[in-house]
This record gives sequence, C-alpha cells and structure tokens, in this order.
Amino acid sequence: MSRLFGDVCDSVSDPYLRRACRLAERGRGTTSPNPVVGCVLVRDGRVVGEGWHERAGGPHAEAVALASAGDAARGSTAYVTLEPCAHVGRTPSCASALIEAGVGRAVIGTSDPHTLARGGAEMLSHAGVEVEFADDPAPFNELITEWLHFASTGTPFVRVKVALSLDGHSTLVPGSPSRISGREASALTMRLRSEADAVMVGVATALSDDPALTVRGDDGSAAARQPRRVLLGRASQPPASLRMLHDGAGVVTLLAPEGVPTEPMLARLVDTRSYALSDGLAGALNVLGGSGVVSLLVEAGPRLLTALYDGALIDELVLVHGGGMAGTSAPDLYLGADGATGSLAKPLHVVDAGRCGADAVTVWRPDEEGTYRAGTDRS
Ligand code: AOF
Ligand code: ZN
Repeated sequence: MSRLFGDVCDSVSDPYLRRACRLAERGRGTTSPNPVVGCVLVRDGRVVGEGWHERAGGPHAEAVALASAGDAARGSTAYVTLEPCAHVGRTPSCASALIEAGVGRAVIGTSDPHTLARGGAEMLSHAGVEVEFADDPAPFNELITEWLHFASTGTPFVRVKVALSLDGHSTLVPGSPSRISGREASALTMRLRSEADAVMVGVATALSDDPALTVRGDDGSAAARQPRRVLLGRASQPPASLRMLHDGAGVVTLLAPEGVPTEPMLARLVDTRSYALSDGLAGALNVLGGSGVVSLLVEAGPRLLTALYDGALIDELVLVHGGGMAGTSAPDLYLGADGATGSLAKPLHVVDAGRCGADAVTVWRPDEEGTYRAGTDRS
C-alpha cells in the first residue's frame, strides 16, 4: 500500500477519517521529524473544524482544527489519523485540548507508539470522551510508515531507488550518453527526494555520476526545501571537486569510517560524521538516525545496493524499469557472490506498481515479519 501509485486515503471507508487522511497528506515533506497528522471535527453531520500538522514545533493537527472550530467544537466528534498526544512537548497535549474544548467523541486511525506522546486515548476515555479506533489501522500506519519505523528502531526508513535497463543492469557503460529512465521518471525521483530527510549515494556513484542530489522543478529551479545530502565513504574519500560541494544548495554530510582522517580541503566543504567500520552499513545508518534522519533515500549503485540487500537493510526498493538494453559490458545490478541463496533467504514482495511515462515502476518491501505491525508497541 505504497503512495507512488494510488492513494492510501482511498482505502479508508469512513468519509471523515478519509478527509483527515487527505489533510494529513498536506504536511508530507515538511513535518519531519514528526509524523503527518490530520484532524476533522464534525458536529450534527457538519464539518466544523479541520487541521493538519505542518511542521515540527508548530501546532498539532487537533490544535489547528480546534482553533478553526471555536465554540462549535463543543459536543463534536474528532476524527484523527493518529492518536492525540498525551504529553506536553513542544506544544500542549492534544488529548487535554480536546477534553477542554468539550469534544464528546474521538475516532482514531491508529495508536501513537511514541514513548512520550502515547496514552492519549486512555486520557480521553478517563475524561468521559467516547473513544473508537478505525476498524483497519493499515492505511493510517501507511501514511506514517517511515516515522513508525524510526520510532520503533531509531534508524531511518531506508528507501532505495535504482533505475534498471530492460536487461537488468542498473548502470550503463561508463561514458554512455543515454540514460536508463526518461523525463517522467526524473520527476518521480524529485518527488522521492523532496519527501526524504536525506538523500545518500556511495562514493563510487558520486565519482561516476557527480550528481547534484537536489530537488528541482521542471524548469530546473531549486526547491526551497532541500534534503540533506549524504556521501557514504568507506576507505576511499570523494574528491573535493564534486559538484554538490560547490553548488551552495545545502549541507553535504560525509559519513566516513572512524580513523580515516578527512583530507583538509574536503573537510572544509562537508559536515563529517563518523561510524565504526566494524559496525558496517547498519552502524552508518544508526549515525544518520541519531542526527534526526527519519527517512533516507538511497540512490544506489550496484555496490551499495548489494551491501544494503545483503545486510537486510532495505525497507523499500523502488525500481524504475527503462525500455533500453544496457548490454553485457554494463555492470550487474547485484554483485553478491551467493545471489541465489541470498535472494531466496531475504525475499522482497511487490507492494505497488505503475507506469511513469515510457518507464515502469515497481515498489518492493521486505516480507511481513520484517515490517512494522499495526498497533504493536515497540518503543
Ligand atoms: C498529535 N497531533 O498533529 C502530531 C502528533 O515535538 P512535539 O512536542 O510536537 O511532539 C511530537 C510528537 O507528537 C510526535 O513524536 C508524535 O508522537 C506526536 N505527533 N500528535 O496529537 C499531531 N504531529
Ligand atoms: Zn498533539
């Protein structure tokens, strides 16, 4: 139930919860490290207030909806995509705000597992507010998949994007002028970048493609909000001449193994974070999680894809299938020695598929046991 094709909100049967879902989506890309949340207040069959969470530190969805309803909130039903928070954090508790406003009933999409914020449903019931949960929490969990993953693991949700030729190669012969995927697929990449907190490539890809990793519009202009760019280094360091280090489009983090000193010229251009080489790629991802990266887009080349796959570190794989043949001199997609056993041992399953211009897109996730389960408290 991914979001690239089709709309998760469509599968919500209750019309007010569906509306709350749509409102939540308006915060997509700007709420991190908070989840997107939407709220609708209904009294006597009429919508009297609406709101969504726009940015971390700003008012929560319920507070916005209550403010828009004013006195009409008394005796209303609150439809919220996520359990109202019980805590006073950067903003007052939403559960107490709903109680104080005299809301009579709350219909909740899914529960909040966050250690500090959870417990709002119980608070509401204690205060005499009738509390109901949606029959199916799945679409509400899908709305905040990345955040739920982060809340339960402390590591970013890792979305890997790879473009694939018809004959299954992820890169063309170096120096080849043609691209694997078309213009529409580039717009899709921009969307994936714009919804991520950080975009990462390995040093090998940085060297061969010299990518900008920025979010740009159709006319090439840079978007106001840019994700953090991350260069994953191992033994080798990227050259200080890379385009992204000089375009002024925002921070570039160099994730480097401990004990490998960053060359002084490079050090001035990057924000260096180190990880223990013995902790491997999982350790590097933990470092990103620790610095507040909830969702990470990896634009992986074969080497990084192989390392992520073998480490079972992929939370979602987005494949863009182009219609051209790359030929036998193009590098293989997967470089693992034991491909057959590896792929059988850690299967992915398709969750979404569609057409993007002249290309096809498929979206894959790990099998169920590897995914977050609705209503499970793992915090
Ligand atoms: C809600 N409504 O609209 C949102 C909620 O950083 P704070 O203090 O704003 O709190 C963020 C936490 O509150 C976040 O981790 C999540 O558990 C919850 N988010 N809760 O009632 C909202 N955005
Ligand atoms: Zn709240």
